[in-house]
Amino acid sequence: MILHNEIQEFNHKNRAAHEFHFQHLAELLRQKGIDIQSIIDKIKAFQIAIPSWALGTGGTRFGRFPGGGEPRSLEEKIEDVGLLNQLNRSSNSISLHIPWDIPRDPAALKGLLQTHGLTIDSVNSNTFQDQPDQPLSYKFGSLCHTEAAVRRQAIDHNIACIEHGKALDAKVLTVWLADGSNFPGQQHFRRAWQRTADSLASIYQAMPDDWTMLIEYKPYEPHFYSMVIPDWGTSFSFCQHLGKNAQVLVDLGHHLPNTNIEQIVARLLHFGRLGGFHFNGSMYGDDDLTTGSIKPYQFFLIFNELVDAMSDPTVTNPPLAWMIDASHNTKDPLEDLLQSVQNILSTYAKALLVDRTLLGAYQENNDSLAAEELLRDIFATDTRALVAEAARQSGGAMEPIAVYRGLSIREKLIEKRGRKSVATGL
Ligand code: PSV
Ligand code: MN
Repeated sequence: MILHNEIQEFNHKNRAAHEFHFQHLAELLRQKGIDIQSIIDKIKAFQIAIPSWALGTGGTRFGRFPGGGEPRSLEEKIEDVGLLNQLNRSSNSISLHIPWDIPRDPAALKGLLQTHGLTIDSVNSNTFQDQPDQPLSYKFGSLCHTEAAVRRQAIDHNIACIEHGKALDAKVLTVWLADGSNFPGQQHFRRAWQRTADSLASIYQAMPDDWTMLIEYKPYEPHFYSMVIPDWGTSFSFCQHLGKNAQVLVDLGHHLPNTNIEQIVARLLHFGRLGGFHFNGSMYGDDDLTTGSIKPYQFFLIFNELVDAMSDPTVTNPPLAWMIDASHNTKDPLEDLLQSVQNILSTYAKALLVDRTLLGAYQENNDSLAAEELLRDIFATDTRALVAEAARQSGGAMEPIAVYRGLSIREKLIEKRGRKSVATGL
């Protein structure tokens, strides 16, 4: 763990430069009548779960190039997330992927989580890979499978995930299915939907009343002709079939190029069915790049819809589960996660600055130019000083990556865990 003093020393060194940027921005915002501290408080409250499967270097089907010092156990993954949270004060929970990270000793893990000020946010099931001890194969699907015994095995796995989650006080089960087909005619679409719906219902019934099931969609991969849940409409149809505790999860990388994701987000919020987010960046498809690295304007427009709904009392959508879902092929995973969180927070901060009354008036008057310019003006506003100030006020680092590098954390992790340690995950 990093010493609190070490972070404060870095903050102290950068304080003058920070004040210069912050006071400039503060004055600009004051002139617009914006209450800066209320914005900072919202940034401070925004917490993004870190995936247990993304603390090591990811790879592609062609290769993997680990950078060393990767966590060798769930305990070390918790330590890594604790470290991230110490730096940015915005990553206080973990999403667990089962069976990559099975909690063997829940009582001890709960103690460790508490020491680091962390919680378990969600448990994610995995019926997209066959495990060595698994009797039946998911080669031709899991919850949609033609054979009842395979469906039962997949249902039981999801119920086991719920049990693991209960032991660690989680309240969310995330289901992503790789089920689909590669060739026309291979799968009967309607029967596949119905079998999936029935399987999901069995899992839903086993879930405690205060839990949420998040249903994730993805248009292609691993199957290239059809996926059983390719789009938000299909996720939505399953949620409607199941009940109020089932919600759609939007993974930013799970859309075909040029999809209007912000409109999908707005629709789901309007229906009260947006349950969670998997943040990442995407150029072509499910690239799992750093959040905000490829299409920052679209990312801002998505946050604009989120904040619009969050600040509208007529919207009844429950609070969302915010998570990162990324893979790091070339960057240090911890640096990439810190960078993603910074991008998420600075984009959220921008969306908080939008004058919604004015934008609403432009929209009602059909003044397309003024509405667009209002958004572009905010998008061009550099909000990084607000994020730095939020971190400073919370006891975190104003520049988390600089502190991480300055304290040679990766080198220390390599020293402790070895150059060849490989984390479970993607
Ligand atoms: C699938 O591509 C996905 O987005 C799902 O969320 C999985 O659980 C995750 O990636 C890890 O493979
Ligand atoms: Mn995902």
